[in-house]
Amino acid sequence: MKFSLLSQALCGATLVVGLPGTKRTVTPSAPLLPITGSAHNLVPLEQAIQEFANRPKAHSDPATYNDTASPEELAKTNGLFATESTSTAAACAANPNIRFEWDDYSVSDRQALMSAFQCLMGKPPSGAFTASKSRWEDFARLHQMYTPNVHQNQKFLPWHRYFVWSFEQVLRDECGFDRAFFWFDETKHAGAFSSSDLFSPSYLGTLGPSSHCVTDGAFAGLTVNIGPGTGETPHCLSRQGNAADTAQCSTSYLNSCLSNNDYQDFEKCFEYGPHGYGHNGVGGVMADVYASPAEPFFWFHHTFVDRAWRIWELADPNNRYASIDGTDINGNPLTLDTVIYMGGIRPDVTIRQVIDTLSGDALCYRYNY
Ligand SMILES: [Cu+2]
Repeated sequence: MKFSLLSQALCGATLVVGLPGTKRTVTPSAPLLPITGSAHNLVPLEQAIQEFANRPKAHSDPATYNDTASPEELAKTNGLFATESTSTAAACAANPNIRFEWDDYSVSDRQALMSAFQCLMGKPPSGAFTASKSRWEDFARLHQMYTPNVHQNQKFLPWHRYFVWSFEQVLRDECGFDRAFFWFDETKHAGAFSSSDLFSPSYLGTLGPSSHCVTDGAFAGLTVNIGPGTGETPHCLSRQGNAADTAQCSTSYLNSCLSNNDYQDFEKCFEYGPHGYGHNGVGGVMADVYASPAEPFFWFHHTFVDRAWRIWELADPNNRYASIDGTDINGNPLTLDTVIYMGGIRPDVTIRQVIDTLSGDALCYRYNY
């Protein structure tokens, strides 16, 4: 099953890409996201699983989780399940959190956001995640641990939706961030991420075309202690902009993914397509499939990814909130009861709780467009 998943993934990548595969040297060396269709760039699933299994165990080892366990069983074992529910759909609909596109986000909000990111980077780690040197890096470490579980299978979208939501809540709870959240409309900047003022000395710092450590902006000189890959070697926050890759984060590519009626087809199209190209197009740490949440841009990219799923869902909400298909890493069919693990950072939830961002169950937000 794992092999067939992998070959399906490769087929999908080849199908939707049809573009020159880019093979670049990234410094520091990190496994590239497997979206170009090039075998050079692919971390084989079996290898990723093996590497994962060989990792020292930190906190809850997701490899020991049973993805078929019922929510009730998990509730008994971790004491966390189902405590996330905070409001009703009606209450949520009356006052949802709105995520504003970067260009619609005020200078004051932008500056508060940069400060909140810096705050999280300056906070000590929870201690639950080995190798993490800050509360910020807890997220990179959690993502690194879960990488094989939540990529190259259809858990990708719900897991990352809840990952971003969890990050948002920690930013609010632990760094006092009290502004609206944000997203980045990559279709406006396809092929030209570096000319957005997001990548300027005022905010995330410059995105240059050659491999470089980030030396300007709010995160100049940042050291990343998670990764590269499955390792734990301190390295700089690096980037290597590639306009040909980010050109794939286009309206036409988005629309081609949205045209899929089946969730699994949509998920593959977007994960291997615009999602992967956005990662590799920023390069460096962002192209490190395991540790990329250490790069602040990760959160801008994954809100863009999440919004794409929401748009797909809104095209047919009666059906697309009511069911899900595809499989998890073990080949088990996803259902609305499939559990989304967050490693103790937030309560675990089910796909049912995150499939509608306005359900008011675990989540309550929408995008400003
Ligand atoms: Cu990821």
